[in-house]
Amino acid sequence: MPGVMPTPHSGEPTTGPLTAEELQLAARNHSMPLEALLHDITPPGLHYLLTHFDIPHVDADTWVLKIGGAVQRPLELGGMALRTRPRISVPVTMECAGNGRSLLLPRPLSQPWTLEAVGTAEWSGVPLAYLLTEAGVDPAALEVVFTGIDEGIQSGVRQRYARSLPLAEAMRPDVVLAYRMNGNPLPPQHGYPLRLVVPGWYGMASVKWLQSIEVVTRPFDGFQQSSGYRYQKDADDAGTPVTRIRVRSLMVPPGIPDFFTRRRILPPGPVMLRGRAWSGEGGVEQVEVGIDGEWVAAHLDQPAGAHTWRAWTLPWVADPGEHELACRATDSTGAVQPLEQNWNYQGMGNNAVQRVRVSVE
Ligand SMILES: Nc1nc2c(c(=O)[nH]1)N[C@H]1C(S)=C(S)[C@@H](COP(=O)(O)O)O[C@H]1N2
Ligand SMILES: [Mo]
Repeated sequence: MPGVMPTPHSGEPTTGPLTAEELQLAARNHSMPLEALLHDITPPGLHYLLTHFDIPHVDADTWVLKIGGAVQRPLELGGMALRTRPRISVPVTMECAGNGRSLLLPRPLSQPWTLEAVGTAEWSGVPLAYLLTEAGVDPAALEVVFTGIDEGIQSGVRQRYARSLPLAEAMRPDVVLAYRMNGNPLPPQHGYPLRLVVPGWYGMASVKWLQSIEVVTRPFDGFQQSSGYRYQKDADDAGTPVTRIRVRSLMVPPGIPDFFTRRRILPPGPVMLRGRAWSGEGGVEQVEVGIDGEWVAAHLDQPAGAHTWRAWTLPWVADPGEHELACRATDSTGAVQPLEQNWNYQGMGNNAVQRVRVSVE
C-alpha cells in the first residue's frame, strides 16, 4: 500500500538543470507539436507517446488476450476472434497525467513534459463491456485489472505495466479495446495488437499491448496503481489516485519561431489566435484568452465527441511591441484552469494556463 511502496521517481524533486536521465526519457517519449492543435484528429506520428519500459515486439499470429478472474466463462481471444465481435469507433482526446511536469518548481524527476503531452485519435475496436458481459462478471467483482506485455523495473520493483479500473468505469459503453487508430492498424508504439482506451481519464489508464484482463474482488495494488499516479504532497504521503483529465486549453503559438529559443515573432495587424480545450470531468463551456493580462471570451466550436477537445478562436489586432498571450478553459463542473502551477510530488495534473510571449515587429 502507499507509504510502504517505493516512490515512483528516482530522487527528490530538483531545481537543478535537466539531467541525462530526463533527456533520455524525453528523446523516447515525444509530445505533440502545438501547431498540430489545428487538426481535429491528430495526424499519424504527431500524437504524444509515453512508454515506461520498451515497446514490445508482438507476434500477432500467436498473441491471445486472456479474460479471467471473477468471471463465469473465462475467454481466450486472438485477433481474428476479436474482429468477429461488434466494433465501435470513439474519438478521444488523451493526455498524460505528467503533462506540464517540467514546468513545476522544484521539478519532479521523471519524463520532463512541457505543455503538449496530448493528442486526439479515433480508436476502433470491441467495447470492453461487451466482452466482460460475454465472460459473465461475478456479483462480487470490484475492479478490472489490465496487464500489458511490456516489462521493466521502476523504483526497484520488477513489473509488467498494469492498471485497474473500478467495475462501473470498465462497464461504460465508450471504453474500447482498440485494434485500430485513425482507421489504420494500431502502430507498435500505441499498443499493437490491442490496447485499452478509457475516454476522459488521463492516459495511464489506457493500457497498451494488452495481455490479460482480470476481474478482481479486491482493490488492485500494483505499482502503477498504489505507488505511481497519485497526487502526493511528499514521499511519505499516500496521496489520492489520479483519474480524470483536468480542464485545460492550449494555443497554437502565433507567428514564426526563432529556431533555438522558440520565441514568437509576428507582424503588426490582425491575427486569428487558435487553440483547443478539453476536460475529462465534463464538457468545456468557456475559453478565455488573456492578452497582456486582460481576459476576453473566445469563440468555441462544437466537439467531435463527448471526450474530444473543442477548437477555439479569437481574432486579435497585434500592436508593435512585446506581448503575453494566455488561455484558460472552464468546464461544466465549474472547474477553471489555475493561473499558478499546481505542485505535487509526482508532478501530476498540472493544468496551469499556458503563457506565450510574442514580439510584434
Ligand atoms: N502497457 C503500457 N501501457 C501504457 C503505458 C505503458 O508504459 N505501458 N503508458 C501509459 C501512459 S502513462 C500513457 S500517458 C499512455 C500513452 O499512450 P500513447 O503512447 O498511445 O499516447 O499509455 C499508457 N499505457
Ligand atoms: Mo502518462
